[in-house]
Amino acid sequence: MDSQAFDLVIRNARIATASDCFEADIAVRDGRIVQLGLALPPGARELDAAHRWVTPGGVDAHCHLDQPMEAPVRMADDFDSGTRAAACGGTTTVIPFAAQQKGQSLLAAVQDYHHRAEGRAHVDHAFHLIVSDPTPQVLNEELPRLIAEGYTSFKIYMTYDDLKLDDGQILDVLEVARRHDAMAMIHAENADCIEWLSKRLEASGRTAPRFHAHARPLLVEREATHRAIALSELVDVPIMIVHVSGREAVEQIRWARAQGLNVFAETCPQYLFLTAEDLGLDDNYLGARCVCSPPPRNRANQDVIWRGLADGLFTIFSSDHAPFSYEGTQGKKPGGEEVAFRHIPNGIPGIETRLPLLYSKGVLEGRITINRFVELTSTNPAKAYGLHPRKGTIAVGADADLVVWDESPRTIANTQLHHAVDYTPYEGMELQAWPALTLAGGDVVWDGRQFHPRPGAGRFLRRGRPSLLPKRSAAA
Ligand code: DUC
Ligand code: ZN
Ligand code: ZN
Repeated sequence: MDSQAFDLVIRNARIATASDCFEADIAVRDGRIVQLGLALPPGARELDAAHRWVTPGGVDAHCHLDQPMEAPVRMADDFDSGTRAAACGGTTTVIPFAAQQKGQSLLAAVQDYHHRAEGRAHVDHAFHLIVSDPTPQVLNEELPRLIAEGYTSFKIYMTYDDLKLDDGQILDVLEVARRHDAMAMIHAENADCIEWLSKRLEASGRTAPRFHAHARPLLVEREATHRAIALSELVDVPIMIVHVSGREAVEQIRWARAQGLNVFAETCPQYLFLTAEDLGLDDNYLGARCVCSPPPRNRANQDVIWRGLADGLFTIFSSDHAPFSYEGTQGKKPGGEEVAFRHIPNGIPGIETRLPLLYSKGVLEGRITINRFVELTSTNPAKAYGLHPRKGTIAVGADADLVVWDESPRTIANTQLHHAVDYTPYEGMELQAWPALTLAGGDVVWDGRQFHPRPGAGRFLRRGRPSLLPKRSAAA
């Protein structure tokens, strides 16, 4: 093979996949990995990984970018700044949400979302759907058509007035997921309990950000998780319960999986590194920065989430990046006002810090293996959402989406991050690692110091069917 055969060779890589660790050179041509081997012939470009760990680019399967919001609220990150931040933190594929508004056709929501992404994304991306209005037209025509066109997952909400579905509607949507082999993601919190508690808190003047956690105690998540499991059992379809936060929900999922039900679960950094105290110990409004749903819990609960990551309970670790700035009029202070907790836009930024946090605190502090890190952050999200093996692994034929890790101390500071949000909830945290290099489709997008923009080079990915489970036989 002549030297022109490879566009790039990465030498001396200490490769980790979800199953293996091995040393090899990685040869790249036309954006894909074409050879793994020892002492490969030279490429047009050469990079030396210097025996540092190399992992597949992260797949962030749950993030929100430029999702339409009710005025004056607006997400701080669009596909430009959001995918820039993703790349600088080692994530090379993102799956945000094309959200249907009630009364809107799903097709229109998808079309609008393509306009928002077009020409802006620096890394590859796909869209989940959010189904908020499952009309017969949506159930019988739009959803099946969109699934066939590569939008093979959708999220359904059990809370939020503008998004929530009742149990009958959830069953209808799950039936479509079963019939067309799509993955249903479920936001599991009991809307009526939240409403009942919120009204009482508000009536007694308890409106500060910290009361957000009081309105959403563990049982609110536990009950909805139990119900989601029962509904999926009734329809006999796998589900993904997203952003699982609490011990009680974890117990429900553990029980379901022990019964052999195909219940998968995702968790996020905020449930490992934040607690309800981050919403404020007094009535200070600064706690609004950490208002997300479900809310962060307590320290003991963080251990429960770590255990679930280590022992296989969780399938996916995503960011749930939902970017709202603290200052200004469009974010945590809508119209510039400090508002009662239930009107604070829900969500925190985390698309850039997701991988470095889990690598530092999980792998380097001995809580999970590097293989499990890869599985949770890249391989499983790629499998769950129909992107594997093109994404989620280091193998011949896969896209050359790679992260070379630099294991040296670093302090998280928002001034060093690349999102458009004016804070990070992890300000001041000490890490032991950060990507030294991120490659997307064989292009260096982050070199450890600088971002290398490639707006519009991030491709839209039409996805296949989920591959976490064996295919159902025709008889089933
Ligand atoms: N909760 C959600 O359900 N989505 C976005 C962010 C959040 O906090
Ligand atoms: Zn959610
Ligand atoms: Zn979310």
